[in-house]
Amino acid sequence: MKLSFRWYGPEDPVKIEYIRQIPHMHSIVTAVYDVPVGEVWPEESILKLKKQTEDAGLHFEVIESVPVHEDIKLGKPTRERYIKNYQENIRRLGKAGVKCICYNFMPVFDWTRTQLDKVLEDGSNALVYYREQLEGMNPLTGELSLPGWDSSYTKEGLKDLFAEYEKITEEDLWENLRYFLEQVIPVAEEMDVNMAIHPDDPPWPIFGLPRIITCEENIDRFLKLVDKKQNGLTLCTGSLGCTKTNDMVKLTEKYAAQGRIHFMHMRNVKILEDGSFEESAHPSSCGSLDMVAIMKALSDHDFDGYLRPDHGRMIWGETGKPGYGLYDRALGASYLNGVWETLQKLKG
Ligand code: DNO
Repeated sequence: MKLSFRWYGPEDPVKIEYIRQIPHMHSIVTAVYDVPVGEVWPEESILKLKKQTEDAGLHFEVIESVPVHEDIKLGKPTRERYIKNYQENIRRLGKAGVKCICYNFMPVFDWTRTQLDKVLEDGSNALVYYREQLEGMNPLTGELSLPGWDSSYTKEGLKDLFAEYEKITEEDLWENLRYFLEQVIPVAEEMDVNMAIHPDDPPWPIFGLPRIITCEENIDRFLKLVDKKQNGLTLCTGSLGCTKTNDMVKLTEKYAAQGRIHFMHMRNVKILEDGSFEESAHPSSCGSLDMVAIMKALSDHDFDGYLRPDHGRMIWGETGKPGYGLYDRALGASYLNGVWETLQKLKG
């Protein structure tokens, strides 16, 4: 298991030097953020990030994310250019030593929450998804913006995009994903890079937009679209695990055995009665997931991919990017280190 940590580059309020001080930290997870979605990342920008990472004593091997342009998801004729650019990004990143690229195939929006600063009982605050709040939200007003969302949409642009997705069924989205994978996986294979799709978060359709990377049946279908090791997963426990219908221990066990998990996002969530959920601290007792059993499934299969503590709460007065402060994620890393060490020792 290679412990890693997401870092948003020099603009991130969390300093890379601090990340290095977390015990057992292996690598930084980052991206080039100043290039519009779909364009080729300049080699200088990639090499600069690599240097910043290596100067801090960490490895530059994981990118999260190289975003997929909406024209690819929509299957528009213009996708050809964006797929070529995507292939070129894989080549450039592979050349710079990147081993794993995380991406997602969610229409329009990345991960979605309804409130970013819900004050919990202990005074910390966390990201939550309340069904009732979602019903009152209109994505077209542009009032909510999350760190994962492409902030370049104008209100008009969003409206047009929504109109285009009205014509797209789930089956179309599958077909467009297959078309994309058939062209990018061979390049990943050639460059020895593992592609790791992130599940949809939450794993159900929102705002009337289709979502497909949501459950075991669909992940099986995804893996078969191009049945190669390089066509793999970012298994995000908090995304898939925010519904009880996904058994995270079973899924981890299954896909680790198949060697298709390249990246783990470890996060705990508390599932509420009505299917809403709150992000919680990492230990099992704080949420609904059995984090130790998930780690054990990885350990049993000698998981040697990347793993990062995902979203933390905001604690100790820290402010910054929702979900991406230093303190609670560092506590999460320490907890995961402890669980992992115990599992390794028990294995003998
Ligand atoms: C949320 C993240 C996601 C993830 C993308 C991958 O915190 O895990 O935004 O980076 O879905 O493309």
